[in-house]
Amino acid sequence: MNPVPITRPIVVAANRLPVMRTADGWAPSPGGLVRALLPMLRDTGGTWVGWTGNPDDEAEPFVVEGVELHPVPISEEEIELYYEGFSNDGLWPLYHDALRESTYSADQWDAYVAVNERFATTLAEIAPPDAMVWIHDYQLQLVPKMLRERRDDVTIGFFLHIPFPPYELFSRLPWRTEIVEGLLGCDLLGFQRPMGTSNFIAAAQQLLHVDAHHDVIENADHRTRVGAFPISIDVDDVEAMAAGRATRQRMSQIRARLGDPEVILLGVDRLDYTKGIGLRLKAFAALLESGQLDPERHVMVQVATPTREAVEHYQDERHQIERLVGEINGRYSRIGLPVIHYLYQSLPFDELIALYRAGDVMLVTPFRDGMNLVAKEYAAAHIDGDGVLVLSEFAGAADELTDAVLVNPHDDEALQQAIMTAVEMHRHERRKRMEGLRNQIRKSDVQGWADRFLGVMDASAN
Ligand code: ADQ
Repeated sequence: MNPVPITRPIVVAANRLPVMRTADGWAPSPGGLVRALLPMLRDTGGTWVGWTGNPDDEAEPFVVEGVELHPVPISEEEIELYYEGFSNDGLWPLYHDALRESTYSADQWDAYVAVNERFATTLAEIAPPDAMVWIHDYQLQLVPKMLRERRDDVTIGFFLHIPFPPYELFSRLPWRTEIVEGLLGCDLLGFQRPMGTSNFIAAAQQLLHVDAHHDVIENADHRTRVGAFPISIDVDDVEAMAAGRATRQRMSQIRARLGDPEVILLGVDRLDYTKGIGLRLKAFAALLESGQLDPERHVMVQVATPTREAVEHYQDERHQIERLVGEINGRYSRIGLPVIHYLYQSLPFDELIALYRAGDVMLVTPFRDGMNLVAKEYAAAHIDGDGVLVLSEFAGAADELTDAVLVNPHDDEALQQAIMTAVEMHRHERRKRMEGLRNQIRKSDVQGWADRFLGVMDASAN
């Protein structure tokens, strides 16, 4: 990988700091994004600004792996209103076109503004002169404008990890204009897919009558460059872990524990209603019912990571999925051999990689997803060159991973068909497609993504 060309100090802002608590203090959280960004921050003398995850945490700045982390306190009430309320119960379904009755409230919005102000004030205080400030995700969309008003020397970038919806949907939001104005405080505004970029430009034109030329939006003397920057994974790391002896042994053990079935179908998702877990289980059940799949030969593993457990829609989704798993297992399992193995757990990354390797068919079927890193991790882990990925057209990853079996998960027959295509696919075809997937993923890993974003940001300074 090329060395990072950026020498200006980089400051990252995200809702959460990139650390988790361990027995002896703090350790970096797992995940490619953190691994890609921390060394850059260390090398440029940068800082990461975010919440520790504990309510009312007034912790002083601290250093992890040579990087200064600057906590922003968030109160118990703000967690409920800004985080669980406006961000996760308001923006999240809207941006994922998970339509339902709107429950926006001014209290939630006020908390969102207040927390965004706190981030902007902190950034304005600590960013070194001429720094590059890179803000992440939907919880902080007002920060770019608020920061620009306080500091005009810094370059501001923003990356949205989730989709940006079409204007017809976005315009439901009572504070749609404020959000677009907030984001237009950036020098560079990045989305996962070209569709997110065009949706945002349309919203800015409708609401603020801005001029947009190609990838530049002009709004009252300020220019914002916009574009797609599809995020990726740490490919070398996944490949190395997949190749390890411990992973191979664990993979064989997993297959044996599942009763050495002919085909293992795998799902790995945060337990989120956008991930399409329920429809996937129903499609699996329908194929068992019609006899196209056979519980003696075909077994499914569904890992569902606990997430946002305080939000009611997530509790409902969990109950629905667990009832479905129970129904399907009750009908098709045999003593000692469930047809669906369901884990409501967060797993260590090496266990996840062993599961990916054991999975013959990976089912990634979200109704809408910014990118979906699980799809990329699965292909990167299949160093044996085998395995089939069934991938929703509505995941950002579908733009790049065209060698997957692409499917519209809203169409139950198409979903069943896609599963059967994957299960029955001839070995030559499987290998050809997996080679295509792996070549594609190797072309762009998370380090390349971060380098590209920061390079364009550097060149976009107003
Ligand atoms: P997420 O919605 O969280 O991310 P995703 O991209 O699939 O979705 O990332 C999930 C990550 O969690 C993967 O790296 C995976 O390895 C890990 N993971 C999943 N289940 C796990 C488990 N049980 N135990 C441990 N780890 C687990 C948001 C957007 C996505 C976008 C990413 C990055 O919603 O669309 O791809 O940000 O931009």
